[in-house]
Amino acid sequence: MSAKNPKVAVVGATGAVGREMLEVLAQRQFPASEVVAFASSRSAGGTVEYAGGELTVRELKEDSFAGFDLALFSAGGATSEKFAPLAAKVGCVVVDNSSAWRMDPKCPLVVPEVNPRDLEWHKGIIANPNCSTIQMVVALKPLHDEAKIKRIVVSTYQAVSGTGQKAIVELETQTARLMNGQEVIPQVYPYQIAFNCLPQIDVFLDNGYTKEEMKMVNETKKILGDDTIRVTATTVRVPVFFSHSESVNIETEQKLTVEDVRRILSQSPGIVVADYPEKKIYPMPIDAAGQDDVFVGRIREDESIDNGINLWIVADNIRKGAALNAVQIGEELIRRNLLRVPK
Ligand code: NAP
Ligand code: 3JN
Repeated sequence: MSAKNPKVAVVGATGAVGREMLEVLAQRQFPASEVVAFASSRSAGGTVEYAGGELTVRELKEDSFAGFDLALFSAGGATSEKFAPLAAKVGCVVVDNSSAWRMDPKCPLVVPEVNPRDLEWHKGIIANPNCSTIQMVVALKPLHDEAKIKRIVVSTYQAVSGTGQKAIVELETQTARLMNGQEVIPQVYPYQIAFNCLPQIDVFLDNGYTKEEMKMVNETKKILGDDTIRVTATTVRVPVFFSHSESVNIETEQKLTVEDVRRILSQSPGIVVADYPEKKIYPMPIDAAGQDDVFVGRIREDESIDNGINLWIVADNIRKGAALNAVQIGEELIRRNLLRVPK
């Protein structure tokens, strides 16, 4: 092992995000000296696919991280809270997919296309933002740099894969049953998700917003490094398997035309502009699924205000929204020679 060829732990390797992490590591030929899969005792001893072969899953334990350089976590907040500090303590840098560390002022919250320099002040734990936040800030950062965004109004259309493997099965099962005239009993969501939309993602908070909505508000400000941006969000679960879609309205200090936005975004990393209304070309979740880029279309001036733009932003929530972003952070740490826990 070395900082250039790290020994990598994938924690939560049997889950929807963990499996995708293994796929992304292999596809991008991440320069790992070794990759080890961890999960709970429930799946220890089983196998997961990696690079055309299989890895035997190990049970995550308190002393699991000795000798590792990098750990990619996607096993939920409770696991991250307990195990990420243990990893960092023995010199293993953590990239954590849960919300456990995102708003901790000691932990950078990073999207490599947006704020890679925040990696410079990491102390061992780096947080990966929420999937809905990631795709939005990738698209908005270049516009913020050009024209300073004052306000963001976002509504999301989120795929069930954001809830994990069990929700994918729930949508499949409910769809098949309803098509056969059978009753459905919701198990993962409070209501039927097939042929329906649920304006609730995660729990409701005292202010009437859901936790997912407030994640978008708070994480966006931290990543863009600007507390003055006003953000409001409505997050909705829709019966789509993969890729989140977002209708985003921004108000900027300087005027941006539609042509400006198309030009700026098409020159920005990680973004594909798919905006040819005359040909009925716009981003859709079925096209974004399995892709790495953030797709932007339906770019229009908001004619109800002076400096407003409407955008439609779509990305694969499990890839750019979680696994890919985490692996890109790992790559960026290696590139910047930051894959070590500072003393
Ligand atoms: P999932 O399909 O349910 O997978 C959960 C994974 O965590 C499984 O590998 C599970 O292992 C493992 N796990 C659970 N408890 C554990 C424990 N005590 N010790 C070790 N491993 C444990 O969920 P998912 O969709 O992959 O999501 C996992 C987490 O990633 C979420 O809870 C969330 O924090 C984060 N996430 C983030 C985003 C984002 O927006 N960036 C999106 C989706 C998910 P077993 O097989 O042993 O149960
Ligand atoms: O619902 C979605 O589309 C994204 C879900 C993300 C998620 C699910 C369970 C727990 C998170 C997250 O990453 O914010 C968490 C968490 O709080 O860690």
